Amino acid sequence: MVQIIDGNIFLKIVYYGMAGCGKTTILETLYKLTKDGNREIIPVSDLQKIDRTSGATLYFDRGIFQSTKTKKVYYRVYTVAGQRNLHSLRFKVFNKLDAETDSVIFVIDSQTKFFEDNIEFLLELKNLTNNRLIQEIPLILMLNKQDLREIIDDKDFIQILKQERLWYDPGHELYIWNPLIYKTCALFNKEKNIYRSFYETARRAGLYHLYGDGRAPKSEKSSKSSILIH
Ligand SMILES: Nc1nc2c(ncn2[C@@H]2O[C@H](COP(=O)(O)OP(=O)(O)OP(=O)(O)O)[C@@H](O)[C@H]2O)c(=O)[nH]1
Ligand SMILES: [Mg+2]
Repeated sequence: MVQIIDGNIFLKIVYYGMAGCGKTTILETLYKLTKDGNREIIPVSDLQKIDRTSGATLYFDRGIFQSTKTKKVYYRVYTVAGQRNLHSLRFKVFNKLDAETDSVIFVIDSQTKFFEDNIEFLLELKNLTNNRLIQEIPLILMLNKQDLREIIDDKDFIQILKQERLWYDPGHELYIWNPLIYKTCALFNKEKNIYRSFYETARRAGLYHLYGDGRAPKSEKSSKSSILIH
């Protein structure tokens, strides 16, 4: 839930997804891409990581970023720990640390062998948010690890979104808020769509807050507006 502290707006964004899908790598790459200060979002502190020696996240990673256009807008960005048994930690990171989450990026490990595992995590996220995804919490998807072979097609995942009522047909008032699906690679030297996917998630967080009072705004005009955040 958006927090306003000393006139500054804090929005919370979470990367969610199964173990090893690339959440920590994505946040590290986002940090490296933005730290030279040439984009509309910059990091304002070092990344904080709580992990095992294996590199798997033990609790969470966190970075704080700032909009350079509207300097009073900050993003608290978290990744959750994807190990199956860490469910209650994910719940805590999502709902309790700092504030409730304003916008979520669901990261998919695109390797076909993980198709079912990704769905399991999507359902977990849906439960965790009490079916508030899209209606109150913007949802963006990353099909990560596009550099590998034997990967899931985005159409297959859209089918799952439809089944789970996370995808609206044309004509529905939430149609314009259907999740965007980015094909990504998180490895820094082959990086693809890491900044763009984050930017859109941050933009939607701002729109829901400013035009929808915490819900998906009704008009299409507001979805296209760019006057506020960046
Ligand atoms: N080939 C390839 N490997 C990736 C990509 N993104 C991440 N990886 C690798 O996948 C492994 C797991 O990445 P992490 O970023 O630790 O995954 P995570 O989602 O944070 O995992 P947990 O913290 O356990 O939930 C690492 O070896 C990464 O280098 C990608 O886009 N392509
Ligand atoms: Mg991690």
